[in-house]
Amino acid sequence: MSNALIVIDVQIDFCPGGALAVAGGDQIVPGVNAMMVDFDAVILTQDWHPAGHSSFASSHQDKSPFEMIEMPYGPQVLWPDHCVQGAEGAAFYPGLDTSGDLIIRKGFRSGVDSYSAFFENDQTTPTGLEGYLRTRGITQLTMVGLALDFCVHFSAVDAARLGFQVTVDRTQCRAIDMDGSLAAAEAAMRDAGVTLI
Ligand code: VGL
Ligand code: ZN
Repeated sequence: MSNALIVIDVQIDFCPGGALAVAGGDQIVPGVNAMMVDFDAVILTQDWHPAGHSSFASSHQDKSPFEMIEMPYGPQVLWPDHCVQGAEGAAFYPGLDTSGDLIIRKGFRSGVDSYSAFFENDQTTPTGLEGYLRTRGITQLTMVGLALDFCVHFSAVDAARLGFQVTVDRTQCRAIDMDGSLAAAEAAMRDAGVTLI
C-alpha cells in the first residue's frame, strides 16, 4: 500500500501577480516542498491551455471573466486567459520542487476545461492519472495546491469516487472563493468521503 502527494497547479498564473491569482498562493511553496519526503510518489499537475481556450472569457463575445456560460458538457465559469502552453504564467512557481515522479498536464483540449487531475469537465474523458496510480499500487492520496475550491476540489472528489483514500491538507491550499465556492467545495468533498485537515 503506497501513498502519493498530488500537488495541484502551483503555477505562476495562480499566484500573486499572475493572471488568475489566488491570494496567498505563493505562501504554500515551502510547506509543499517539505511534505514531499513523506510520500512514496510525488505527482504535480499543470494547467496547460492552448491560446484561445474555450474556458477563457476572451474567446467569447461580450463575456467577462467570472461569468458563467453553458458548454455542451454543462455550466462553465469563464476565466481570464491563464496558463497558456509555454507562456511564463504556465510555469511552476519559482522555488517549487518539481523533481517529483510525474507531471500531468490538463486542459489542453480547446473545447473542454479540466479542473480535475482525473477527468476533464465533461466528467468522462480520463487524463490517465488513475491508471498511473493503480499500476504503481498507490491507494492513498494527499492533495495540496491551487485552487482549493476548483482544481483541488474536483480532483479530490473524483479520486474518492474512484476508490482512493483521499486527504486534502488545507494548510497547503489556497482558494479563489467566488460566490460561496469554498464552502460548497468543502461540503462536496466531505460528502464524497474526502478527509479535510
Ligand atoms: C483552476 C480555474 C481555471 C485551478 C484552473 O487550478 O483551480 N481554476 N483553471
Ligand atoms: Zn485553467
